[in-house]
Amino acid sequence: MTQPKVGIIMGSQSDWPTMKLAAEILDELGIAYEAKIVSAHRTPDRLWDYGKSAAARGLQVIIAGAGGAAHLPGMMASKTRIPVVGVPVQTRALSGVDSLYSIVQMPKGFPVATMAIGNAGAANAGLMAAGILALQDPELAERLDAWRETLSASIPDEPQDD
Ligand code: RP5
Repeated sequence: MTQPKVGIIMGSQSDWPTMKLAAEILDELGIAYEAKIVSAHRTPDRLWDYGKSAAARGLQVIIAGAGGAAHLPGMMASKTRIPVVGVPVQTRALSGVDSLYSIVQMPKGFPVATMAIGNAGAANAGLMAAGILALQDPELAERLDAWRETLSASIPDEPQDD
């Protein structure tokens, strides 16, 4: 089995419909990853063990998504030096602004690279992880450049009527 380079973690099964958009980007770019449910509040020991072992297991980027009182990305950043990319999951009660504020306002010393709320943020987290890995992987860099060119080429010059 290929050693995962990216860990996708999320606070709940209910985050997966959002977080799988990060996984889909990694699939498209041929990046090995794992996906796990790790809750800051419901499974704190799992969070602790994951952060403690992440570097030794060869992970190079962690994408962490959570909603509401979204402490998972920040707590993971406090437990490992591996870059953590945070995804604020959209919530029903407060539309994900709660998640965003919970993730983005980290104290000096423990950064989380915070993405946009919801689906765009999850997909961009996959692309951010790819960009970090591509710095040391020329073949991945080529695939990422091609992915970006394809996206640009798909944007029409002019708007169309429906
Ligand atoms: C957070 O609480 C999770 O990340 C999720 O976004 C939110 C709601 O979780 P569930 O009640 O749906 O399991 O910890």
